[in-house]
Amino acid sequence: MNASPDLHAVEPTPDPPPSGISRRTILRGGAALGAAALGGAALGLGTQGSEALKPRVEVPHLHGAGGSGPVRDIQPDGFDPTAFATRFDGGLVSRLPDGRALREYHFVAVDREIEVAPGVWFPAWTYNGGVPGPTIRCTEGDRLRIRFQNAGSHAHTIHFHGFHPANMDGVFEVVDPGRTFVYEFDAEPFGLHLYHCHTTPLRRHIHKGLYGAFIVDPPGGRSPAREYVMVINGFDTDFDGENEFYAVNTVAFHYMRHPLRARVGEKVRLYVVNALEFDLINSLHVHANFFDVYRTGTRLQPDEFTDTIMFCQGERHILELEFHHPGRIMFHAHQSEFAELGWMGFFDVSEG
Ligand SMILES: [Cu+2]
Repeated sequence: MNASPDLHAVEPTPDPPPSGISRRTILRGGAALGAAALGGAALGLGTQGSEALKPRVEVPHLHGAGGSGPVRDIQPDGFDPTAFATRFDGGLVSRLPDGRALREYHFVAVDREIEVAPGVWFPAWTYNGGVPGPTIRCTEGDRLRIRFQNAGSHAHTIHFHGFHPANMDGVFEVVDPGRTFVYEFDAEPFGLHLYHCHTTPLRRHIHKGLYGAFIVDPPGGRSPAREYVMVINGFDTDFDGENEFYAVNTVAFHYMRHPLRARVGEKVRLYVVNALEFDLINSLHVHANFFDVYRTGTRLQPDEFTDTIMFCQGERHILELEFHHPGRIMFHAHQSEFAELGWMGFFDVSEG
């Protein structure tokens, strides 16, 4: 906690609502579409959507079972969830005198408008310009040095989950705009962790986009697999304390348009981090398959074999699965409302 421990304090709205979209109008307009999508049809954000959506939201279509017409995707130069899912940042690597790896990172907090659904922009606070921030990847025992420069308009920090000294915790050393702070600690324990800003009001600082995945591999690594990072998140685009859009890796419905690829018989490993604010519980369900759950990724033996896993705020798990059949396999939050508001996607599974 910071000096002001009241996380529920009402923050003066820092930015004007960027659109007239409310969760209620989207749900009202998109419910039929969402239900159809859960049944396997393709969807957009709903040309059938309410009038309230029309003035400001350019409504996309999807090609597919029920879709036709032009496909409006996110801006080509914008954040690409497909690239993000497989991008692991090992930092600038050198050797310490004792032979261990030193991994150096440069993180810059910047305010930036990001596109969270086609045509829907959100005034984010970012690490290095993207939401989520870079996926840090290292091995247990490595030394991490993260130089954090705050080029944003508000005070921020980076709070890493994992072991580290109290003065590296990103709680008390608030970094004001224009200032720099260097975090340095050893990466442990192995597992799937996260980092996020820890400045109050906390939920607002996290929700604005200051979070990312932090993967610490066990010594010797994990078995070979096709790996994807999934940071499940949401956006309160009208600042009423409720999310209007939900997603995997920021862009609503992205993996409906751009399915994640896999092959029958290969091992797929998902690093799933729940960065959602305002909603207490999130979940992931994979259709037509079951997966091994490694809770927080801190043990090498699976804890559970299931097809649906729940995530509290800040919770994360490594999931491993092997597809038995080719085809389009849906995954989504099992909170149907979240799915209808963007948190769904496909695996495109080809013959091995
Ligand atoms: Cu912050």
